[in-house]
Amino acid sequence: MLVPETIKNMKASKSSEKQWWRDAVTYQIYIRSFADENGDGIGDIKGIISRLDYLKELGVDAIWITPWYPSPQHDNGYDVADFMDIHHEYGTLDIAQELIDEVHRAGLRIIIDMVPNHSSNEHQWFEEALKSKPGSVERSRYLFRDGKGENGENPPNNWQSVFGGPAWTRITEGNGELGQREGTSRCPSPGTSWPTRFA
Ligand SMILES: [Ca+2]
Repeated sequence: MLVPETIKNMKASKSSEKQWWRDAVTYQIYIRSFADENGDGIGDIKGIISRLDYLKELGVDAIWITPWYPSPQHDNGYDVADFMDIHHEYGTLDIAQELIDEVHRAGLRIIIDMVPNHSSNEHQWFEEALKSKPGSVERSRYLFRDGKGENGENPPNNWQSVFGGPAWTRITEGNGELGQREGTSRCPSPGTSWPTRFA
């Protein structure tokens, strides 16, 4: 029979295992400049693998990889064009799996940078949103709004982009007419309507 104290200890143990990151030392790796294995001047995943002994020696508990997905690199890889693959300059999915296995073999943990709140304007979903009609599911994944004024000539509000200029861009609809405004707080990485569309 489990006495209350034992149950309490089990819960505490589970909780601390879940929250290992609270007191872990994590080494953030900006992949593009960390280590270049094939000598093309751009960091890559095999470069990280070649430095795992060094990272282990430093005494870190985990490594954190900045976004390594296919990207036009307008925003240092945070403008993700495909969340399901690896940027061609960094390696392949197989090489990424090799890194994950090697990290675990070294007794370390690995954190992958996931960026769900915006995507590249080259992401398939954004291209579909531009081609689709106002009010469609495809458009609802991003922040499209009607402009103000009789013909939508004014932006919906006065938001500014952190990249400079207004946050809103007026698009041309499929019929060739000026259409809705698209809100990009991180142009050219349009903000998604996460979490409402992804929950
Ligand atoms: Ca390289």
